[in-house]
Amino acid sequence: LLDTGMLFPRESSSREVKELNGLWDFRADQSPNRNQGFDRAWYKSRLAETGPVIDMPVPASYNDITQDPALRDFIGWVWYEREVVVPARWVADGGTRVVLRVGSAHYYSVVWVNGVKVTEHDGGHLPFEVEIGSLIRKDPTVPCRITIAVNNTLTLETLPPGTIQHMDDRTKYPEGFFVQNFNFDFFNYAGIHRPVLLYTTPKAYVDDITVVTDFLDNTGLVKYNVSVQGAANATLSVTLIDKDGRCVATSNGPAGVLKVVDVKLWWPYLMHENPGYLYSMEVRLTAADGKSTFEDVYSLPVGIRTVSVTSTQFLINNNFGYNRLITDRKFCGKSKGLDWPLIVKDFNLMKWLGANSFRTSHYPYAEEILQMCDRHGIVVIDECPGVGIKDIRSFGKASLTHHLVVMDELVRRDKNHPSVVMWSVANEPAAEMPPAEFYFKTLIQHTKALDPTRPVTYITASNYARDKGAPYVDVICVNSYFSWYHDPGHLEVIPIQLNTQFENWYGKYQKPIIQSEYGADAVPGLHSDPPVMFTEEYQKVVLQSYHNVFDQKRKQYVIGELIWNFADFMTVQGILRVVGNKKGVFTRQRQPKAAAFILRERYWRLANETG
Ligand code: BDP
Repeated sequence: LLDTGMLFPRESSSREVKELNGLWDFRADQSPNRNQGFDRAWYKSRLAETGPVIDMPVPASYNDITQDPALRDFIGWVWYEREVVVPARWVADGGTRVVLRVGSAHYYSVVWVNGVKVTEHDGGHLPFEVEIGSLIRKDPTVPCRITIAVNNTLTLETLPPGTIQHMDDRTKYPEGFFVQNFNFDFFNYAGIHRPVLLYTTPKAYVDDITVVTDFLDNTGLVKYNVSVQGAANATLSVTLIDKDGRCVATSNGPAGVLKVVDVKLWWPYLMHENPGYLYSMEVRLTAADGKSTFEDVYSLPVGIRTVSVTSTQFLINNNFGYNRLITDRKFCGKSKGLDWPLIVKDFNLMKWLGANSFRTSHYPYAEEILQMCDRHGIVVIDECPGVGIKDIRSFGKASLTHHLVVMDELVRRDKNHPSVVMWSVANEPAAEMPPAEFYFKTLIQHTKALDPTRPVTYITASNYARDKGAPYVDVICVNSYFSWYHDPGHLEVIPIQLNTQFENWYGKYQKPIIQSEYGADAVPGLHSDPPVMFTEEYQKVVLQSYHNVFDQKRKQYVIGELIWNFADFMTVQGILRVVGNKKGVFTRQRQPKAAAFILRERYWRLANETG
């Protein structure tokens, strides 16, 4: 298990944050084995001294930044570097920790500070950090040089997995030609995707906080646990403050229960007139080491709510009702880099639709997005990057071990978000293969041990009778593409096949079901009546036909519908895709296709039905 916390860096009276976003020096290692940077120790001096560099924005994917197809499709190590002037007060008193944090970099990262390796991280979607105080020069005029090498190569042991295929036939391929294969369709965007920053804490500090919430009648209960580093006997005081700044509960010590009279619960959007209500839990640490006294303050947003599952329902605050307004937000814009204008636009579009939920297909989204979900009452199925586990070799021991660590990191990062109501450990794995049973049993049990409060699932496209992991999930999530990948062009099969799908799964497992993907590609502006594939009309009819069946089943055990997809997104090139996946109800530029109006009408109607 991981032995340190990963609290989101927040400023407070004891903590400072310095963002290192902006332009970094950048170079892709184009050498045949992609290893020149390590062989020639590019981290030892300024990157510009060992070769040409270009400007690269951080956070962003590097792929679409230049006009060079070699960089767009690059596989291997790329190098980032920038210098930062560290405030003198951070190093002057010796009582401050300085931490370098990377929100995420895809996929494998190695980090140096002033030429000294400080950390590496395996995994492309979760944060990592390292204390660097001892490497910062005391002379404030000497800037601190940060070098980050990032490798996007996917192997059988990465998550998602992939393989590298070398093409040695010189009559067909140039010298050194190879391709990266994988079993997912979104473009394998790479680079430093989320903010890089320095933050400080005192030497004795709040390292982690875990909250679990509940309520009894109108009393809210916040069970908390705080872990401390750097002090043997620290004193902790905990205060819960409401939105109006009133203190509503207090406690002392590293663990306890805060009781909130007349609690305001956290509710999803459109389930309550006051969705996304957050308290602020202020943790104050005081410690002394003989010479000096340390005080650390950290404020965590807390939403008080419960989540539970029955054989037919998914309940939030014991209330059945969130289940019909689900959609799915997929990264888009130019790339995968954190992009505030796009995030806010997407939340506005979700609200315009009347949607109140999404799944983080197919990897964890930025913490900043989950914070928005907490505040706006958007319900999240938090999915790890376990997409495309199709090759029997990626069910092996090394892959499983890594997958367990990724779940550790994901739960550690996201456990306190009220918006996160369920964990998804994978998307469309080859769950009918024999090793899938042990793999998913282990993975799901592990996730439940990490967090006993949330249901766990994975998204299946396997046959209900042969899916080996389904016995272990709490909610069945099924993807299906009737009249698209199966029986293309035959819209009339949808009612029969979808009904059969639901009846088979429910009949076998008696668990609530979410339709976690359904849809059709529509090239915006293509029209045809009667509808044909790839037109806006066809997409509309596919959605409507699915909705007719949902409406029969949703009062029974179908608890959610997630269209595929919120917006068009870029994919690898291939004969199935016309400049990307066009199953969005919005274009990549966030303009609505005809299907978006179908959803808007439906979601608002369903919202008003429950009142
Ligand atoms: C599903 C995948 C999703 C794809 C979708 C599609 O889960 O990632 O984008 O198919 O092909 O199987 O549109």
